[in-house]
Amino acid sequence: MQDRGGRINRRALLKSMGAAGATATVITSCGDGMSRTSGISGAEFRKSVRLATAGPGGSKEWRPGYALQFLPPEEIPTRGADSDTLSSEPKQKLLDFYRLMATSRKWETTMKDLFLSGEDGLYGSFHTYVGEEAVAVGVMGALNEDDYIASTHRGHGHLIAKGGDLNLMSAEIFFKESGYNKGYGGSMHITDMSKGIMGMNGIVGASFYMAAGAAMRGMIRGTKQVGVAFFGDGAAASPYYFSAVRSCKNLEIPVIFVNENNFQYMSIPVADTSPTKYISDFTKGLDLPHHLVDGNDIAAVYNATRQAVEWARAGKGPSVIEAMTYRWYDHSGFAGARVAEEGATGLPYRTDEEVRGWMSRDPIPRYRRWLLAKGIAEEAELDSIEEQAQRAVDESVEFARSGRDPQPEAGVLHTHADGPVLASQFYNRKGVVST
Ligand SMILES: Cc1ncc(C[n+]2csc(CCOP(=O)(O)OP(=O)(O)O)c2C)c(N)n1
Repeated sequence: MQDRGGRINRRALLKSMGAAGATATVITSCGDGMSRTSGISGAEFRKSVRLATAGPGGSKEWRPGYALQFLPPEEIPTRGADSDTLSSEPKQKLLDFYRLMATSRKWETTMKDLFLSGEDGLYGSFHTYVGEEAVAVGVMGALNEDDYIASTHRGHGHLIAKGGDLNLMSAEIFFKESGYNKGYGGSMHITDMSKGIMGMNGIVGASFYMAAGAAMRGMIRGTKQVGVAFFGDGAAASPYYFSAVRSCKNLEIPVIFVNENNFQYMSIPVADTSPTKYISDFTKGLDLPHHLVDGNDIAAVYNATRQAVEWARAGKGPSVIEAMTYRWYDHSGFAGARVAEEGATGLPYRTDEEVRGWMSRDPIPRYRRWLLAKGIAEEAELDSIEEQAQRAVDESVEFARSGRDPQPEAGVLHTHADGPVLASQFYNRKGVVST
């Protein structure tokens, strides 16, 4: 794989991965568990990361355990502006935040266990949001129901926090007709326009202009709706990011750019893709509000979003929020996991110490302790919310199991304007069914 000078041989590398050509392919392949699929590890892996990110942004700062230096405190501060803002909200709203975070965690954890057990034959991409729940719930808590969000490939938490239906989500993961996309989309295409959810999205960086378009529509109609673009640290490396923020600033479009900086662009550390320590530094010259927050502190996320929403509804245009957080599991799927085991550790592109450090700042128990310390809730109330959340998740799995597989004619029914006619012609010709 290396030449005599110790440099990675790009052709050999691509060949070993069954790919050919572009750097983009290298980036993708690097990301999706290169070490698992190609057996590359250690120094070689490191060099291949360098290869993928060669360019002006390639920082030399990354060291194993890089994300440790950003660890937030163990407890959410019970004093200060963020804490005061959150604690002034009605108790029911604060308990709802807890329910949504717990539901998101339990839904994904349950799905993880089902994927791993093989019991229901689940397959396909599944990018977990576990560890990042405070961002989704904190942001959504400051929005109105008719505000728009454009999500990412890692968006289950966004959907749940914006009111997505668990039954329809589960059925979609099971590829059932009763799912959100009638079983034709899977995890990364779940959309619910009735809730302002413009969809999860497999195209990294697609959220910028989707949110801008939706927000512009609201601006033209004078509805004061805002559009939120969620995106990762990797997506921020796309040229469209700067361009989108700049355009929104120029036109004062009410978009909130929410960067979920989890330090990992697949398996490429953020220090390799970002020339600055913080993603929010990229756009500082554009003269718009930037909020750099502890993304595992729901109070901080909520307060920042409230300010950004106020700014947007006042007609002042976009804001950027950078929420520092951490994803627990592998980029997609559960490398290294065994049934009932986590599968978060032992990955070559991060250290177990940093994983455990961030896990110990788990946003859900942190928020629980904050609620208790502020005297807002009792242990028993929170236990009961957790139980209800698990029940709802279990029911959604039962709902999914009881669904029907999509019928072949749905392939044209839901993809062509003339779907019903085409389906009926097709089936009449085949003599199978008539619709
Ligand atoms: C336009 C495009 N390029 C590449 C990919 C492959 N890809 C899928 S997820 C991903 C990493 C995204 O990283 P980041 O934006 O940091 O989000 P995270 O996974 O950390 O949540 C990449 C490169 C893609 N889906 N779309």
